Order: sequence, then C-alpha cells, then structure tokens
Amino acid sequence: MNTEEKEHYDASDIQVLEGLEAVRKRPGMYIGTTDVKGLHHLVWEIVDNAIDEALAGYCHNIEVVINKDNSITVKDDGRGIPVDIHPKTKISTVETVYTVLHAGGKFGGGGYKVSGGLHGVGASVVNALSKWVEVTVYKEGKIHQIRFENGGHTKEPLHVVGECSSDRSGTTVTFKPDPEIFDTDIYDYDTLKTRVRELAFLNRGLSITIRDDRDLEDTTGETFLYEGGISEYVKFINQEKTPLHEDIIHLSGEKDNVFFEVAMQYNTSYNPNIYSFVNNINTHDGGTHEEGVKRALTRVINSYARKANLLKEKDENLKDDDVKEGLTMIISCKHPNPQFEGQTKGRLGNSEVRNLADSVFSEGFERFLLENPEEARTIINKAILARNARMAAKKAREATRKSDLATTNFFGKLSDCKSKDPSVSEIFIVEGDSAGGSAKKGRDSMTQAILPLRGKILNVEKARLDKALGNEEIKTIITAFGTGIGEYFDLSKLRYDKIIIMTDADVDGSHIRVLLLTLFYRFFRPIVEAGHVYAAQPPLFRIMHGKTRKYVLNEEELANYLASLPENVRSKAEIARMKGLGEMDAEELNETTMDIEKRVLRKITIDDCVAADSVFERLMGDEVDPRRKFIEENARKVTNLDI
Ligand code: TSJ
Repeated sequence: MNTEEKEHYDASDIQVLEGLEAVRKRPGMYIGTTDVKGLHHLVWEIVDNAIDEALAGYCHNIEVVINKDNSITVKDDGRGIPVDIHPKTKISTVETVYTVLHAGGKFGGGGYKVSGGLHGVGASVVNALSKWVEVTVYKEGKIHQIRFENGGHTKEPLHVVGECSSDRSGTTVTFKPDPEIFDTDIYDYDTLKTRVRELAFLNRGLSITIRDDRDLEDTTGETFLYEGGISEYVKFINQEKTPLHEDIIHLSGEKDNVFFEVAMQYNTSYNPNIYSFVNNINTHDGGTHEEGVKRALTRVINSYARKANLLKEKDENLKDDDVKEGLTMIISCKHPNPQFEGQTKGRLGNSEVRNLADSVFSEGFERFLLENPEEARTIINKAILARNARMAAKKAREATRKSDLATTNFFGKLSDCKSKDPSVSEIFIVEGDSAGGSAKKGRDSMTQAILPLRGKILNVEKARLDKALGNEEIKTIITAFGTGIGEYFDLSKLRYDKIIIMTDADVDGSHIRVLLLTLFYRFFRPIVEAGHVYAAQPPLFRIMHGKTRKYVLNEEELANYLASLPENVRSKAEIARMKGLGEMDAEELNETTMDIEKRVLRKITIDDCVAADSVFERLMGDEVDPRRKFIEENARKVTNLDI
C-alpha cells in the first residue's frame, strides 16, 4: 500500500463508506426498485451528469455503450470532472462525487441540472450499487483515472495514467452493476435507445450515440442528433399519422434564466399526445408549464374563432378537450431551480412559469393563426367537430350511467365475485371464451370476477368517445368497473381492488393487451395511476419429472431450474412450451396464474400505457402488411412492456 492510499483511511472515509453501505442496504430508497427498471436507472444517473455538462454548454457528444459483460460505458467530451482536491473532503473532486451521497449537484453551481434534480441521486449511488466503477478524466493534457470496487471502495485513488493532446477533454465512466443487488444484470438496448433518442430531441444539437457491443454485427451503433430539437420530436410522433397542417409550430422564450419552448402539430386522430419536460425530466402530471400553454391554447382558439366567425354568437366556447383533439405537443422547460410536486414528483410547481408559458405561446400561436388562415380554419373546424362529438358522448354517457348492473345484459358476460367489498375483489379480463371458461372454473368465486372478452375490443385511437361508448365490450368494462367515465368518473366507486389483464404470451395476446392499456390510458387513467391495474403472468414452460410439475415464467427461469436438478433427473425431464391460457385446465390456471398465494402479477404503470399507446398506431394502422410485420418483429417487446 503506498502512502497515498494509506492517507485515505481516516474518519471521514469511514463515514463515506457507511453512507454507501446504507444505499446497499436499502437500494429501493435511492433508485426505486432493484428489478430491470432499477438496473436501467443507473445508466440515467450517469448520463444525466454528461447532459448537465451539455446544458452548461461544454459538451457536444455523448456515447453510451453496452459492453460485452453488460457493464455500461458513458463518455462525454465536456470539460472533464475537476481533478483537484476538494476543499471540504480533502480528496479529489472525482472521488468526492463518487463517494459522498448527493455530492454531485453541490459543486460546479449554477446552470440547469438534471442530476441532483428529480431523479438525480447521483454517481455515488451508482458506485454503491456496482461491482466496480472506473472513471477516466481527460483534462489539460493528462489522463487521470480512479477505480472503485465492491460497492464504492476506492481501489486506486485518482492518479495520472498517461498523456493526451492538450485540446482533448472529457469524462468516461464504466460501471458494472452488482449482480448481488439486482434481480437481473442484462441491459435492454431498446429501452436505452428510446430514452437516449428522447434526450437528443430535448437537447437540440447534442449528439448522442448508443452502441451494443454484445452484438458482434453492430459496431457502429446509432447516433441521434436533432438540429430541430423538439420540432423533430413532434414530427417523429406524428410520422405514422396524418398531419392537419404542414408546418410544425415551434415557439420559445426566456425570462430570468427560465427557458421555455413548445412544438406542436395537429393530426387527424382523435386523441392528444402532449408530453412535457422540465430539465429533460418527463413531468407526467403536468404542472405550471402545461397549464400556461393549455390555458393560452383554448383562449387564443376561441378568440380567433369568434373573430373569424367560425364560432357564432350563440355557440358556446370550445373547451380544453375540444382544442386538444389530435394535438401532438412537446413542452420543454429548462429551469435553474425547479420545484417538483405531487406524490410522484411529476408536476412542476414554479408559479412564474405559468405566465411565461402563456405569453410565449399565446403571442406565437395567435400570430400563426393570423398568418395562416387556411390552417387556422382546419384546426378550428376539427375542434368544433370534437365539441359536437363531446356533446353527443355526454348524452350516451348519461345513458351508460343510468344503466346499472341490473339493466344490461351484462351478467351474461361477467361472472362477478360474491364479495361486494372492493378491497378484496379482483376482476380478471380474459382473452377468449375458452380461457374464460377455465378461469371461471379455476377462480375463487368469493373474490375473483371473470370478464371474458370476445374478439377484439374497439380501437379507441380511431374512434371518438361517442363511438367508443357504443362498443359493447367497452360498455361492459365501464359497467363492471363501476367508476363511470369522463366527467362522471369517480375512482371511489371502483368495484375491484385489482384489475388483472390475463392474455396469452403470443402476438394476439399482446395485441389485446395493447388495446386494453390504451383504453385504460385514455379513459381510466386515474385507475392506472392509483396502481389498480395488473398483468397476469401465465407460465411459458412446464417441466415434468416423476410426480413433479413445475411452471416457469421465462427462458431464464427455465435454465436456472434445469440447472438446479440432478443430472439423472434433468435428462428425463419433459419440457413443454405452454401455448396459451386455453391450453391449461382450470386447476393449472389457478395454480400458476390466479391463486393469490402462488401467482406473480406485474403492476401496470402509466409508462407501460404510454409505451402501448406509442406502438398503437403501427399495431392498428390501416395498412395490413406492415402491421403484421411490425407485430411479428415486436411481439417480444410488447410482451415485456414493463421495461
Ligand atoms: F459524475 C459522473 F461521474 F457520474 C459523471 C460526470 C459521469 C459522466 C459520464 C460525466 C460527468 C461529467 C462531469 N462530465 N462533465 C462534467 N463536468 C464537471 O463535472 C465540471 C467540469 C468543470 C467545471 C468547472 O467549473 O470548471 C465544473 C464541472 C461541474
């Protein structure tokens, strides 16, 4: 041990390790979960630091690589983390960032920061949860390196390992998540790619490359660089849709270091696709930036429509929902001091942003309408059609509301549970009559209701609310849930604690799952948000040996189980791939998928619904051939929508 290393172990060092040990004891407190989601979270913790450097204006290229051993490398061409001794901790700044909880956001100062913001628990948490981490800093002609092992123990303090050209600078981090902490150590390329692409859209001019070095064929990876920023994001979302006007409207403004921008384009569909971000973080629950824009949108459209005589004096004003129909919009705010509110911290609270958003949007959008009367008329006529449909839907809904359980023919479909206590009741939405039959026989009829779906439910993306409410399957679902819908929605009336989607693990199954998730996303969002929606996970394999029957969920579990058997048993084991729910008898279905004690349910999140919604167009588009092709290519991904 050299002297440098010896100096390392003092009282503050012990404190540091206790801090990192706390992260290892309760990783969930820091990164949410230790499943595949948490595993991916580590990447964002590191990437966010490079993004911050880009927001500060010093970094133009970021590279993310999945290495052969499922370690991750993130590389940027920023200034390089400072290598000098940190005045507080008396160790190098790099080491401080990696060993002191929450140190990340506290140096450097100023600027917009993703890290240390909503998700930013920082590099030290990644270090604590990694088998090893290696950081290389290129700065002022020297290459510095530091290495940590086994949950953040400094293996080699920062030292110079070589020289580089004096005009080169940047930070490269490679880390290997600790398999003792995470349920899985395998990264999913598409998950990383989707977010990397989003980050490129949100930071115009920033080039982000992603590469999968596990794949021998792919050595170049994919590079995302959008000079048009969020305009190109809107274009990307609308690419499978039919735009209502050619130009994408892109407006921006700044006040007191708060930067606000919005891009939008209407398409012929009936649903809004509005996403908002603050410092690159998705604000799922909106907030002041969204409120400002929506308020201005409704106001400007109504005022223009009146002036242009598209709305007559006797007509009532268009509402928010009417002007949002078919609207694709990205809102992005960069704020030096964002306040995130709400249970999931997904809503922006800073009140000054509301007026900034309103003024930037209303001025720009009003000008667009005045300069493009043709487009203005098209947009407003669509909103008027939406209003007419909304009023028709209101009538239909009142009818649905009046018809209660007793007055529909709905007992024919729903096999309700005996219990009337929602806190213990569950409803299984099952694909097909035959699986429905097994589920009915295999259920606990006290607490488990079965609703078999015949055929495909209506594609809500392609129908306005009024038409959707005329669809038998949808009516049945609404009546069964008991909550009502739209203006009459009341979560407290939900008749079941758990809504469980039970579909086959094949193409048709994922098709129906996507339809249902989209339906929930559009019509029953609060039910999803409150965590009532689940996917059942029927087993994919049955292994029989002697008198033993074992079911496993996937290939990985199959391999693990087989490996655990003695050789003579393994060689005789019969492995069957389960073809679908219908193939299981009632007893098997109960044992593997429904029994509260034995089953594994997967909670559906809003993100799952968003993902379903985004594959929807391609899945349900009018052209049949590309659709078939897409389904076949993506059947696996749609099955794994949880990542
Ligand atoms: F933190 C980290 F290790 F996770 C990490 C940090 C990971 C990656 C991939 C990049 C970075 C990072 C940090 N890239 N660039 C920076 N920049 C700074 O830390 C930095 C450099 C110079 C100055 C300065 O004031 O001169 C300030 C800062 C914050």
